[in-house]
Amino acid sequence: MSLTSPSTPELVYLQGQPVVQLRAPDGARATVLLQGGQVISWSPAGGSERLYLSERAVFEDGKAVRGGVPVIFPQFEQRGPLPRHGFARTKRWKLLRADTGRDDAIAVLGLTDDEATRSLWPHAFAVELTVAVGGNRLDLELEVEHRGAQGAAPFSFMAALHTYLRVREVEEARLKGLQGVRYQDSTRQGAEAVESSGALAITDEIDRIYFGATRALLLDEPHRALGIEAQQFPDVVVWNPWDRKCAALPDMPPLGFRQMLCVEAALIGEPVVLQPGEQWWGRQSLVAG
Ligand code: TA6
Repeated sequence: MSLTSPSTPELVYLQGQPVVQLRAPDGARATVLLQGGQVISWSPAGGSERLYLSERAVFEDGKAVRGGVPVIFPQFEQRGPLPRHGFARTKRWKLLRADTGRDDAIAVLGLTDDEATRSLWPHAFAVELTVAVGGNRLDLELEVEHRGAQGAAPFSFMAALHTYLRVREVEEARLKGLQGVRYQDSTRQGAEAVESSGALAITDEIDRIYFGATRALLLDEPHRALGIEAQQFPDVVVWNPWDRKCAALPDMPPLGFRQMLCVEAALIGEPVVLQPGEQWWGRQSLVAG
């Protein structure tokens, strides 16, 4: 990636789009795109890139970026009347704060309702994403606040951190921690099943929503591992498009599916309802091993 011309101490431009570059004193790094409020790169201290970003990703206002951690809000997929996966991933967020501390570097990005969001979803809201990077961790916290006046209608939402993890070769990886969890299989018209494997191998297209997956997960590769923890995101989505669907995605290289696996912290099965003034938060943490 080539970065050019800083316009403020925190913001630089990547393919014409403003990004925040976080660097902790120990060398851990993350890059966050204001478009979508999307983390697009993370390397732990002394380690290599852990997120997948498609080399064909399109960096344009209003377009979802293929890779990193898209923020899905307030709707998952087409489970409602809004655009697919909601509107947060296609909006330009604001940088609210960026700090470097002793142990980490933090950025807080925010998105609030505007005319365009209200025309789709008639609610006053504030969403904040806090990105903290340091040591072997990346912590992502999503907060949602109902900003309506007293007496305004409550709103209900779904959300996800649609994390694209980078793997050396997806068939070598094993995802551990989902055994016994009920899932819906989107590749089989939403058929339900219970996960029987303690070490899930990805050898074909996978698109599953696991409900109530409360254990920490481990993505094991022959040469490294990654812990994936979530708080207040009860569901987990596991997605890999495999060859045929990947070839149909214009913003993915044909073999890109081999280097990625989405393991998403999600809130889908039981949407949260907020009254005016109420807040919700959820967190996904990635821990490099
Ligand atoms: O989260 C899984 C999923 O909904 C899959 O069905 C898959 O198509 C993927 O997200 C990507 O969706 P997108 O709209 O970004 O192409």
